[in-house]
Amino acid sequence: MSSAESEPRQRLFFALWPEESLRRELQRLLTGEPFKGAAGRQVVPENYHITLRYLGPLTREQRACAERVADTLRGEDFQLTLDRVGYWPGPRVAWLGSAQVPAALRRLVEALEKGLESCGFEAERRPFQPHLTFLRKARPKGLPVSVSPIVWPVDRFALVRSRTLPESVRYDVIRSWSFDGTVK
Ligand code: 3AM
Repeated sequence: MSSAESEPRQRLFFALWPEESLRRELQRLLTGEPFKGAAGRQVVPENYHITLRYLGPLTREQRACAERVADTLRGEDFQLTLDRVGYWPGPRVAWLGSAQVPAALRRLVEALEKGLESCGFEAERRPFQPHLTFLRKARPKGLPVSVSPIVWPVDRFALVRSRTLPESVRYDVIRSWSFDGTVK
């Protein structure tokens, strides 16, 4: 086995990661009255996030290349209004999303995608749909269609590591970048 094959890989993704106060606001909403009738396994609030781009299990070199892409990205701050609830029957997840996806968010994801291409990552074929998964093994019955909007002021994005533990999944922010190029 070559050293690249034996090297432990990290499962990584780029995401929007909420600040503590927003996380609490999301928790209040998602565990509150409108969701009392919803069936499924609740995502723990510490894991709330919006995936920008799933990267997969990466070697050290692949991770370094993805970080270099993030280093070069520039963009504008924007507000993401979370105001609708969706359900995907395939993965059986319920999510909180946006009726209107900000252009700055689309540009960010497109720029990431383009940069990652240069690292040799396979292109993401699924269209980007920002969503915050809050129920897994969910059923659509009992979910509200819309909610009182929560406004997320976005001024950075993060590289997150996902680890599977015996009973749960754990996400840790490794690095984050603001849109003017400073690393937070
Ligand atoms: O953003 P959410 O929570 O919906 O389902 C995984 C999770 O999605 C997804 O990446 C996010 C962070 O783990 N994910 C896991 N494996 C994936 C894969 N092979 C994947 N997305 C695309 N392809």
